[in-house]
Amino acid sequence: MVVLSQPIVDNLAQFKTCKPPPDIFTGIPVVDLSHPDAKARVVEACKELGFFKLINHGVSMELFNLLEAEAVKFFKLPQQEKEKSGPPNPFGYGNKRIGPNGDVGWVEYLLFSTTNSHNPNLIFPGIPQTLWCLVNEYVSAVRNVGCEVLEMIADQLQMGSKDALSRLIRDEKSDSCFRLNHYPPCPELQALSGRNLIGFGEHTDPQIISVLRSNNTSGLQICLKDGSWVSVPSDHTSLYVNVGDSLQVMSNGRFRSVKHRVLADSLKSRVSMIYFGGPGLSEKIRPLSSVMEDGEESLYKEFTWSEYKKSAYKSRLGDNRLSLFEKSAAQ
Ligand code: GA4
Repeated sequence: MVVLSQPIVDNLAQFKTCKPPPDIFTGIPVVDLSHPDAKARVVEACKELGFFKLINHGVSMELFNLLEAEAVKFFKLPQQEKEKSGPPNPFGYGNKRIGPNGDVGWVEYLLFSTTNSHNPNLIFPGIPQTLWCLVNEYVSAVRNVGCEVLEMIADQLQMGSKDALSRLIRDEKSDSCFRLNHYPPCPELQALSGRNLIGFGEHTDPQIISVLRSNNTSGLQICLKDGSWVSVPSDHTSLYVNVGDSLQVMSNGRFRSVKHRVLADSLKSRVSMIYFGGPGLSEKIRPLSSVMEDGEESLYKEFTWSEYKKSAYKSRLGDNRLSLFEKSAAQ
């Protein structure tokens, strides 16, 4: 038996591992969207961690469950059926390969663009109509949540107009995307002498804001300011929000684009759904004048979202993509 399982363990050698996660972290800020303090708490969390949990967000549990069930149904299809919607370029079905530059993870996924969402046939010939409709319904619900959060930030930071940030992802030219991830259980993990398998390697999100929901399987970890990794408790009723690189720039470094990763579980499947709210391709990404103190200089060279995205797709997942755009970086 031991001999038979050896090739599987060898196959796992291509995936990164890490030390077992520490105890579940209890310090994730929780923001109740219906509470009068919400704005201040959102801003505080964006500065401290770049990450928080949202409750009373208004997205129905029914929609969560319906989309999750359809996603599970899709990921259970025979491999060749799923591959009709792949390989991802960057949109479509992907299995273990992440991005175009050699990153791998113990994950399969569907990556959707949220623009041109009317014609699935070109990119997703294998996608069931029910799944397609639910993705569209879900995306518009979480986009609203993302906008609400960005409006709270604009209000709290006195940006002048409430929609200074939210207009970027509300815009019909907004270059946003949506991801359904499935991290299959990996029973062979137990043979890895207590190490953990990386499902999705450490990275920051390039966009403005990401809104995540998962089933009740943990695995997500975030990196704190001191460089330590902590596990985020799973909560299938809540949404988690993280600051992306673009919002870090727009706040001139006040907000933190949080580094995060996902570990695979040996016994349970993890299913997550993430909306990445990004600006239109020609939008300039630079600190908003309203957040700058008198005489404060931008920490970053000015760039458009299209330039940043191009550069991101040349990078490896774990690279510090913003470092190329820091003022101190070589020209
Ligand atoms: C990370 C955030 C989103 O999942 C994503 C990812 C994208 C992809 O999977 O195609 C990238 C990654 C993400 C950043 C660097 C590049 C691009 C894979 C990769 C190696 C959809 C995104 O927008 O950027």
